[in-house]
Amino acid sequence: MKIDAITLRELNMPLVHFFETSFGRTYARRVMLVTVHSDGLEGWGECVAGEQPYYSEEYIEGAWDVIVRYLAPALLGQKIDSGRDIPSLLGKVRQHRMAKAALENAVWDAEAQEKNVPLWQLLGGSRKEIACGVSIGIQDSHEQLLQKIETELDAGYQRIKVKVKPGWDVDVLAKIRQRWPDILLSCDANSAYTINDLPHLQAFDAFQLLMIEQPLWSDDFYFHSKLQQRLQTAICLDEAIRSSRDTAAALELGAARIINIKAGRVGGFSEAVAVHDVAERFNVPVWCGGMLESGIGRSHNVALSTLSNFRLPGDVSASKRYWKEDIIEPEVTVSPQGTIAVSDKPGRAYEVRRELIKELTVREETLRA
Ligand code: OSB
Ligand code: MG
Repeated sequence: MKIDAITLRELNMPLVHFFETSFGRTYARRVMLVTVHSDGLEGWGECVAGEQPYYSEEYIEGAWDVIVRYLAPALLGQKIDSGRDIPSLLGKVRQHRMAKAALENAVWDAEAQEKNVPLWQLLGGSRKEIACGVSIGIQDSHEQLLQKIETELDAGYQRIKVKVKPGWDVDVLAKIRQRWPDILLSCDANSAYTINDLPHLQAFDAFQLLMIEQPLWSDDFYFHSKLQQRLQTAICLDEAIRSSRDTAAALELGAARIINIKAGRVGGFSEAVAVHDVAERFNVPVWCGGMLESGIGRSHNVALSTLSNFRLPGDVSASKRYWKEDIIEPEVTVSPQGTIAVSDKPGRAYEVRRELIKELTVREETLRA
């Protein structure tokens, strides 16, 4: 496959409902899409960088810039066999994993079309359906949160994850558990606590949580391992895991018992599969995280979730929870049993809605060899 051109697009997509984490509230996504043009094929990828550098240091303006100046020029005109060839071509640029992932995943997307196989199969997956959970943000009131949880449980979702931060944690979890003693429940702090909060975090043990996600600093394993020794609840790392090497280090240290995988956070599908494989060797389950993706990233998350060690319900949920209209056809839908059926169609199996993408695009740039 020769990489002939790369198109970048920014879409403005308002969320159906705002999404609030410990680092802030989002009302609309500035969705960045990458199209890799190769031998008449179009591979699509989504850059999951945030509007601000709060979840990680990456943000959409920076990702756009580094792709235009450094990453796209390293790929344009290159002849490659596979998405697997991309990390080494981009290796000179340090970090910028979400920007790299958008490009690499677009190449995998094209490769699956070229080889006429489902993307999930190309990635090494085997599951025919994936288990879905939901991530529910911080709300204006406890009542609003309980209402949302009820809606999602009624829809069939298998696991509820709520965002927590100091002041929105123990009381909230207690109310949820009181109302639903037996549901699979976890929480995600997005690094809102420090090791000085140990006694406070120990109070979370009363709620039989499936996990507490990224309680401490986004770059830390050491204090998470200290914390894990003193908690009954399993720690899951999200932000802190940027590579398979991080995964090995964190698991050897005992810093987590569960790993959240986001292809964007680790630099693309190749590294995501490597993280998956390391965790599997440690007999540590993984699940697929989400970054409020449009249909492109969402369909890629579905494909990744078919690998064998994705043993826990992920944050991959229905398009309609986020978007009035998604940019793929069909949309991602979830069954009343809380599963997404995996298609046997070649490629990503969800068509791109070009007209809608055109309508939503606020910025576009094409780079050629
Ligand atoms: O920590 O998993 C996270 C969204 C944006 C940034 C970070 C996170 C999230 C989510 C949403 O939890 C998951 C989803 O896409 O539904
Ligand atoms: Mg998280």
